[in-house]
Amino acid sequence: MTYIRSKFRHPGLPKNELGYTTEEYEGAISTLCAGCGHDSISGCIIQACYEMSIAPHRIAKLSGIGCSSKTPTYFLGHSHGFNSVHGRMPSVATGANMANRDLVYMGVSGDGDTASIGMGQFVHVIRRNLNMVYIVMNNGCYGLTKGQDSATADKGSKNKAGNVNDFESINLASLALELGATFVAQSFSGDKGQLVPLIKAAMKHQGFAFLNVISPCVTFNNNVGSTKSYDFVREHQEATSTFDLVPHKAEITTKYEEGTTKSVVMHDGSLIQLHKLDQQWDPQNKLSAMNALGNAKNKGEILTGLIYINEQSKDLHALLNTSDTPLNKLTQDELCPGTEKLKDINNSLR
Ligand SMILES: Cc1ncc(C[n+]2csc(CCOP(=O)(O)OP(=O)(O)O)c2C)c(N)n1
Ligand code: SF4
Repeated sequence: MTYIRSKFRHPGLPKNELGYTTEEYEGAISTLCAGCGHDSISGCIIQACYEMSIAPHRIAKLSGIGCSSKTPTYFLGHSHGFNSVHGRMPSVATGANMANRDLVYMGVSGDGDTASIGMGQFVHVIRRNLNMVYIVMNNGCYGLTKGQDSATADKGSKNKAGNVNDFESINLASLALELGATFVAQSFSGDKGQLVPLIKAAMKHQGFAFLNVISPCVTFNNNVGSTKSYDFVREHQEATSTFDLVPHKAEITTKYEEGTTKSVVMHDGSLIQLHKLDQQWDPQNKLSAMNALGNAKNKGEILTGLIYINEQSKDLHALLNTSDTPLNKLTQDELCPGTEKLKDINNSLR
């Protein structure tokens, strides 16, 4: 929705540790349809980055093609950005990350962009455990090209034209788990209270952090019979747990009943504190996460929250043993060790 945004900001707006208000994390005015779930997700990204006091120039946003992939224009206007080709965001993210490991990589995609044309790239970026946040704004249709069913549209779901989808849907969270994703979460664009901490935790995760966010397309897939409409998701959402991300330096003051919380220590010492709704929920148990996703699908429910996390895995830089100094900061001499050294390397490979 295009609208006029006032330049006036209240002088008393709260500031984060860097002295920035949320304005420093906003982008251009959105041109998406009024009520599109994607705009709510953009708002959550802005809020998460503001709350984490990340300097905008330390973030790189990357996307493919689609209404969802347009959203990086509408958040983090002072960050780096690259709007790539349809389904090709993961390879651009991989190249950028390999060249400069110092940035936070925020990838945004759609269910069409990821689950069809970009499927090949998606599965390989997971296998490689690239250190990035990968958000799918999942509306079950190709919004930008006028609402065709996507590969995540549920079997039996009805589109706006009244056609019923006969094909099995691809469950992106289950697929990501199966392929070895080290952080898998699901949420709903209309649940800011859950989505903001999930985005914060995803940014803290050292490795591939996948967030599948159901994000209704109000123009083409918000009708009765659609399983990605606002009404359906509100009625069928089942949360695994609620949680906070406690920064490394913050004092942990809150106390919870024995057995109702679980803490996961992130690589920088921050804590994810889970307040479990289901006492049995353990986000570090991959098998039970897979079962829970399968059970939810059978019951026609959408399981939300932090579904799985593995803080012990090695990301792509660790696997490849790359230098701690980002490649783009190395000098010519460091990058090219000379003929003699090259001979040694070649000899070692014979
Ligand atoms: C190579 C190529 N093929 C097809 C298209 C047409 N196209 C543009 S966006 C899109 C799908 C978008 O759907 P999704 O990723 O779910 O995003 P949404 O618009 O629903 O947010 C398609 C097929 C294209 N731009 N490029
Ligand atoms: S067509 Fe759908 S996905 Fe695209 S902006 Fe409009 S509501 Fe959002």
